[in-house]
Amino acid sequence: MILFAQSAKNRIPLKYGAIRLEKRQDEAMKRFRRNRLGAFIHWGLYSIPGGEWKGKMYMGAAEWLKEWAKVSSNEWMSLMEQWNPTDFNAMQWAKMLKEMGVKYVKITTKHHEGFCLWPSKYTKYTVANTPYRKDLLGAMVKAFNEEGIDVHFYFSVMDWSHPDWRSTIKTKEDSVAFVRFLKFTDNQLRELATSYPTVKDFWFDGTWDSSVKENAWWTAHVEQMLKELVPGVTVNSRLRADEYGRRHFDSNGQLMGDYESGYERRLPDPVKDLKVIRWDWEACMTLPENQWGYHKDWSLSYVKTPLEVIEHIVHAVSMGGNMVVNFGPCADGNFRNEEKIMMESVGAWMKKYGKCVYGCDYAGWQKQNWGYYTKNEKDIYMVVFNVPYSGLLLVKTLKGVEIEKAILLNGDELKIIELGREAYHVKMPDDDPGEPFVIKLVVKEKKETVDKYRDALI
Ligand code: JFZ
Repeated sequence: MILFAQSAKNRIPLKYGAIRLEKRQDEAMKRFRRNRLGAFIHWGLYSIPGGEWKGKMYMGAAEWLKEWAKVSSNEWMSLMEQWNPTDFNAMQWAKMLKEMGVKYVKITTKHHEGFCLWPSKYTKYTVANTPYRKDLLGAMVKAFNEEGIDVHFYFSVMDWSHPDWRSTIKTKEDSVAFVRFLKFTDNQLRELATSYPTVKDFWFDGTWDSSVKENAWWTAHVEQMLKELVPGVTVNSRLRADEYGRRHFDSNGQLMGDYESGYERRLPDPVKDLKVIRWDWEACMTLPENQWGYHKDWSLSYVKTPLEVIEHIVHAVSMGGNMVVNFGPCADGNFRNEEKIMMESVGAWMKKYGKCVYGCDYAGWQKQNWGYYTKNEKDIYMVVFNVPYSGLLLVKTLKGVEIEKAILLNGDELKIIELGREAYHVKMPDDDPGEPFVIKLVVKEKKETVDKYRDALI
């Protein structure tokens, strides 16, 4: 249960709680927010076995295979001898992702297994010690930035390869080892921040164990350290814990970090969960039910359609959030066909209708079953996913708000029928676009309006 903003006098003093009570409004944060659509890339040694170990197929998440098959770290790390993505072409990846319309990419610099896509000098488990040798992360940062795509770093604190990692601290020795582990992690983070200074965001993972929760000071320290090293950098809420072991939200119910990152493979309900508009948030989704890294066999999983992915993107933006779509490239550096088709299909739609996504936000109007509203400054966008049999799209505006025009993005005007009491019908175009489409509403405010609907819900 999340506690909500309490009045100042009920707030308990916290040393490692939220460092601010409102959304960040600086340029870097605005850019993060405007970007709205991102891609996730899960790529590591787990991409080699792709869910299969010694002839047995494990249907759990492929990037967790080491756990499922109980493989020792030594044996797992011998996969490094096979790491040679000869088909990898950073520029080609950047172009494909740009075509998809993503404005940023979150890259797994190091996942739970501990293998680093950059030549870290603090461990031997890096790309530098594989047949491939070259810095993959550096190549991606360069190519993505050249295409105008922001780079975000995924970083798992939990590191199965490190002898000092502990999930619980039971003995004096554990606590000494864990202090060394936190130092090692600081070193790697400082290395990432200084070697790739164009990084825009750190997205932490693997921070749920009691060892990390009991070291809340360290989570606050990392946030501060990165912000000093990289001006404007954003950090997700999953990094953080307060001194009572509360994660994401502190003991006063305030968000820690810059944006909430708990919406994973699920989204806030458009009616019941409107509280999320108080903070920045970013959701991420897999294409199959739960595979982030490359898995050879998607046959036992439902795989989402481009239409569903587009709806997830719009759903997130309609509630003031970002959406990140995950890809798990193959070990040779190619994307599987399903992923290429997804990139192309989403890209084709974004090219036509991306105006209702980039730079857009929660509109504050009552959701209707035909789809979602988004808003950019004064413009309201209707993103229509379901066309009612009547061909009439019901719109209820806020008190004092009048609709002057309803226009398709090609400029065609649609008929508006006023129903009274801030309600209208917008008539479907004669030719049904046959895909989710966008109507821009030009509105006039009669007087200062208050967001009553929103106030009533949250
Ligand atoms: C984590 C990882 O374990 C997983 O492999 C993947 O990298 C994903 C992006 O992050 O998995 C999680 C972490 C947190 C939640 C769900 C899956 N959560 O808070 O619901």
